[in-house]
Amino acid sequence: MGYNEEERAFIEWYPMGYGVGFKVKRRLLELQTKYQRLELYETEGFGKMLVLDGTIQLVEVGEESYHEVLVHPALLAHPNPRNVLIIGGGDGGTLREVLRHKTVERATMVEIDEIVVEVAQLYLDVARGAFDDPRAKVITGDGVKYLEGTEERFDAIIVDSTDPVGPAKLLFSEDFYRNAYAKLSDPGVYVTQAGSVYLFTNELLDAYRAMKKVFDRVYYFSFPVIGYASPWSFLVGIKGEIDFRKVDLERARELELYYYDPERHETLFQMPRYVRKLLEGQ
Ligand code: AG3
Repeated sequence: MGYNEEERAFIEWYPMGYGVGFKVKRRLLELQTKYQRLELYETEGFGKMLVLDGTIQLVEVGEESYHEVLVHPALLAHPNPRNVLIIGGGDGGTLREVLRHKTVERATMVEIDEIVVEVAQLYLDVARGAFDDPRAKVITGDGVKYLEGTEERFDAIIVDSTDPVGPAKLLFSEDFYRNAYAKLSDPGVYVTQAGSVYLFTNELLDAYRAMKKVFDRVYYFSFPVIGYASPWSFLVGIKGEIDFRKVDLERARELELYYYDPERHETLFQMPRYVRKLLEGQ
């Protein structure tokens, strides 16, 4: 489990004995924060790797395969995203991608664990200045409580959490979705990562069903993410008149993306047939 010093490898074990592993040169950090166990490694081929409670959050080389896909489809489907809320995302990768949109005037990130933000600032080449952007506001706090208490309305709410099992489970509950829906502007878009398609299928189904009770329309999509047991799933909830099957290609062109291909947006909706059948309730 985890780091094997002799093998110089780190393996994350998913359910059913499915593993994702990286060869590592050394462990740089191992500490217990108030909320979780944090490890940082120097990998052989993928830069530094951040691990929380034994689960791989990102490798520097290829993290865009997650952050681009979490952020841009949702923001490019919205006609004019100006005020954006990020829940989680302590490494700053999601904030960085949000701030690439010229329409964005304000991006608030609410991360529960300030140690993750500090470690990211000290060690990781991920935020790339995002934390210092005048449009960014970083708050240390519980995203669930923040959303309950805020008077603000957001054009987009992006949840960049750990897995839908364990401490982040609340972020996948119907109550939380109701709260998010209430705090969205009209039109508004909600997007969350939703776990491994193959290994957390039940969690994906549960989250999808709960979102369907709350949002006007719900979409699912998937993408191969470097470092995770892929394909990885994402869920989108809409308030008002947004068609998530279409994105603004003109705004997309200015972003010069590496992984997500807005000109082939429809390929995001590919799902293994049995998962699609399950999602569609057949
Ligand atoms: N947040 C999603 C992490 C999920 C990974 N799960 C796993 N490895 N079992 C990523 C944080 C990057 N901003």
